[in-house]
Amino acid sequence: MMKKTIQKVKVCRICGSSKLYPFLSLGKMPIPNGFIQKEELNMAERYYPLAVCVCENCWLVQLTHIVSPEIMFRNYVYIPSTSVTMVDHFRSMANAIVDKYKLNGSDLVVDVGSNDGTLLSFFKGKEIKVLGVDPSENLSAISNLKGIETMNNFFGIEVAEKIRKEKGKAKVVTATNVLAHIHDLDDICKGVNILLENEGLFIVEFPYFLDLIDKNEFDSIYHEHLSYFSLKPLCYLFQKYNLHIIDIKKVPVHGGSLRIFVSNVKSRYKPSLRVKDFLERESLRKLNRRSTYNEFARRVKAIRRDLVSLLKRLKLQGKRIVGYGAAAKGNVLLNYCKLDSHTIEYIVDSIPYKQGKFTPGTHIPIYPETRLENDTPDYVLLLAWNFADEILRKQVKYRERDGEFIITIPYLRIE
Ligand code: DWN
Repeated sequence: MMKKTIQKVKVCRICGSSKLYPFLSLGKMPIPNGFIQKEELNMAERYYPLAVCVCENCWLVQLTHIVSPEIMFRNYVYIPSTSVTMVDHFRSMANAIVDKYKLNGSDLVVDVGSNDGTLLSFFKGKEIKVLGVDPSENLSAISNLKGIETMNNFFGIEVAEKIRKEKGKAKVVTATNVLAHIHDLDDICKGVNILLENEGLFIVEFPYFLDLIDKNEFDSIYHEHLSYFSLKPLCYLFQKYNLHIIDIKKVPVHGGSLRIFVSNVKSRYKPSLRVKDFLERESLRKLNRRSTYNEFARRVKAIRRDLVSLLKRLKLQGKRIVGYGAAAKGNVLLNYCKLDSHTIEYIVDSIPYKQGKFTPGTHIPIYPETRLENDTPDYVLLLAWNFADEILRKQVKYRERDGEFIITIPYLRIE
């Protein structure tokens, strides 16, 4: 466990190389889910450096500094079940895994970073044995209350041994939007090897770095995401533990993600041709060149310049602008572009925990979405762009009153 609240990354977490090339800094800012109460507005907030580098040995993109996971994850506000998109996504993920690997009632599925138990609830609905592991006290309590047994802890060797002793080995271990949050990936792989059956599957889903740079999703760079995965560095990691990627599925969530299926090299599973195709696509994208990263950094600075000048112009015209979705990524955008309540009057958000609070660093008030039923600001800056379809469907009435959305990803537009 990290003793200090922040530590500088000196070597690559996958290959140990010290050849780390820094290519983009978003400045110093508070942690992206560090929402504050009204009475805390005049209190000092902790600011941490937010910058990325790439390892020039295994080509893992990673943050230059790590903020203690105790600060970020013990009390957590990311709850996927608040979005129809994510509930549908997890339902179809569970159904696909059960069908593809013929899971049955004697199989155990363990979800690492199980959050509020949404994914596991769909396995449990098919009479499959489930167990969640999550460090956040608030989410583990919710999950247990829902009847999804959840261990309140960080997954690793110790927890894996405890589960194997008490529950036996797992047929499937899932990890969605969590591997990127973990510094000690060796501990995770060792834990998976302890827990997984010989013919078991480790199924990992994460935002894909190729989507991040191709769609300029720079606001997905934040303190919770320590790594930004492409396949090459992950292959390097897994081969250290006799694991290999046997299949890959591209999924649209969170701006474009990969779902990879990993098994022990001694299992009956052999890598599908899709693995080779994806690796070839990555080498064509020249992820092993500094120029690729410098180009991305240049585009990010251009997006900030264009967005800030658009908002300035609209404000000079006397227009009113609010935000939609108090997302972690939204807080990165707001802090990077230095947008506070003088530009963004307020933000609406569906998560009760966030309503009534203020955004970290920029101190913009957060209200329930219903505020847009009685108020018609000229523009809404869509901060949760990964839910654009769901949100624009929800806000037909606002748009019928001539309200317009400003969307920044994959390119700046008004619709
Ligand atoms: O990795 C992570 C990603 C997967 O999710 C976590 N570390 C943190 C989290 O990032 P985020 O906060 O950017 O997540 P969301 O779920 O993309 O944030 C969406 C925000 O938008 C939420 O606060 C809920 C809100 N929302 C809303 O107000 N109305 C969402 C929908 C769908 C809506 O209709």
